[in-house]
Amino acid sequence: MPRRLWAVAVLLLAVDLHAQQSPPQPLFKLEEVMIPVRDGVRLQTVILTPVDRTAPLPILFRRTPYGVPDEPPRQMPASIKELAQDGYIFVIQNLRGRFKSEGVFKLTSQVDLKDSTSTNETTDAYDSIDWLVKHVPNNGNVGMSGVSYDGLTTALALLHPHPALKAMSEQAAPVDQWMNDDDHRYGALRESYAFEYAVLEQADKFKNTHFAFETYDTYSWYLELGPLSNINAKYLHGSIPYWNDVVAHPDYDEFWQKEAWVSQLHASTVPNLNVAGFWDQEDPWGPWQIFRHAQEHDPDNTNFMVAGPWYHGQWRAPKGDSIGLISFGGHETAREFRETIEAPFFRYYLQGRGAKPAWKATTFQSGTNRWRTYAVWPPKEAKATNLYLHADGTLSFAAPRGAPRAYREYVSDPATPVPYRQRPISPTYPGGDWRTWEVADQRFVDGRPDVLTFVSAPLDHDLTITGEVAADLFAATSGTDADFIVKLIDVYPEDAQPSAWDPDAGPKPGAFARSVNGYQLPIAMEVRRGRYNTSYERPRALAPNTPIEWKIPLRDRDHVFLKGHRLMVQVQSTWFPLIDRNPQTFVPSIYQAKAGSYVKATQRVYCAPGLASHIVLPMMP
Ligand code: PG9
Repeated sequence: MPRRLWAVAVLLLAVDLHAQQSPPQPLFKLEEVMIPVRDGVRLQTVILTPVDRTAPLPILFRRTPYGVPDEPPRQMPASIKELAQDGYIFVIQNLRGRFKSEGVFKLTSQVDLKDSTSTNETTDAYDSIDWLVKHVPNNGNVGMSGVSYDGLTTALALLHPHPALKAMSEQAAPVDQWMNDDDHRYGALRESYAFEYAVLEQADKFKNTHFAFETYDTYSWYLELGPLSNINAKYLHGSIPYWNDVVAHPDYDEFWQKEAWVSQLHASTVPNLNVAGFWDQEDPWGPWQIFRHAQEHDPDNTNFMVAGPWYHGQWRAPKGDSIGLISFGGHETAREFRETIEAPFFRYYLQGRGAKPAWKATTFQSGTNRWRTYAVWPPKEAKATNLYLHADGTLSFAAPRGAPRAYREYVSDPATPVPYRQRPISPTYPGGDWRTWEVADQRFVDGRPDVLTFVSAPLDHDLTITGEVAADLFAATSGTDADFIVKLIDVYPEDAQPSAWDPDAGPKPGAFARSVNGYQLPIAMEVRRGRYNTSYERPRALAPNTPIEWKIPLRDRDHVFLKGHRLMVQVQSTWFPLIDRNPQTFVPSIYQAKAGSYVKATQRVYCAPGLASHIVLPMMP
């Protein structure tokens, strides 16, 4: 090669190597500002402006307790890729009292609109938007969006929205931490979550703190802890304000009623895409409540609902093609949601392009694995149909006709509670199996002497349930307080999946358990605590050995039990350490119960005429 060509080749190689070695150019310019709000507190806020911006863009605003980035992303995060293609200024703000934001973080949803001197997440959002539209060049349109706590701060803006707030998408926002969502279920404390989360957010202003368990299996840690009062006595010593509030307010008193911010929402005040996961292990309920409250007055049809087969926030994952062992028939549900629902929604309201959603609700229906749209939710065709529990352990649509007081019973012992997922149980944060436990194969408890199982015959046709599911148990306890947990399960046939192994050599290690053959997939699960059966505000002791009705809502669903599958119901009285142990003796506050109050009890589930325990299924024709 002539010398000159060599020189050119070497130069080109050097340029190429340089291109490979030097990091990609930032996609956004990052600017950090301290935004002042009405009481003079300044909130740490990061503004990410696309470097290739040519015209004024809308702002997409997220408010979080978890920290803001300190440098711009060098690659487009999958979670916002589809949105970013339309061009947005992304603004992320730390809530008051978190990280460099001034003020005190209260871990609260309370908003008192009548008190004009108070500040809260609604006023902080309003003031911040006001500052942003005046100080950041923009097209006049602001959107808000976020998952979970960031969804809560989004949704709270609905109570007094700034005029520039033109659209929002609250995603998995909690609405009432005593009734459902993260911390309780109808007053039953979600012990591991409420405790570990309070530590996560309130142990240190400048970070997210993971509680240091002394045992590998947190099931053992919580059991060895003994009565719940030991959390403060032995570990926290009153240092975590939210935990102190939880144990000071066992019942649905004024404190929790004020936390239930959604009771103030009675109209669609801002176009809102509510997003929920059917297997959301934290906030599966809130989005449906926000949707329903906004539906009370939605003359312009700006309130929408999307739900899919997701764990908490999974719709922001790169693909969302499966959850645990359950795959979605080749669909990348998370990407498809962002590309075909979320991005077009914000494009219409913030960029003024495209069309408004032509549906009220969209779901990704599990079982059939397809997207469905509904003009109303729940669909009018869905007919509430009873599925009865029978004393011989079967399930059927025929009501029991046998013995007048037929029942099945088990002994529930708080000393050996049923684990809510397979042991060893990893801490809630970080990582581990917390995210996917709601789809775990329930064979790990099936057959325990303290778990009742009822199962149907294999279905001879597909059975679709779309809408609200509920359990209606007739049950008694020999104690004076009790919990009942009900699970509705889809049992896969033994040949649901072809054997992926050589018949002679057998399965490779682990492969057998990775098959879905005979899998018991939970579709809906919930707990009720007996002391709150007649009143949430004033708990009452149960009369021993007296059957009463236990109504257990199992939330909104869209699932098809396929032909050949069977329906299963499991009933148990402990679910540990997800739910704190009920002493099974009535005490004024379980959070002050002494070790001696925790006793065994015999629980009876009735399957008889007049006491016909059943599941209410919203069956589609
Ligand atoms: N589930 C979390 C949470 C939200 C709101 C209040 C308390 C906890 C979260 O993931 O942000």
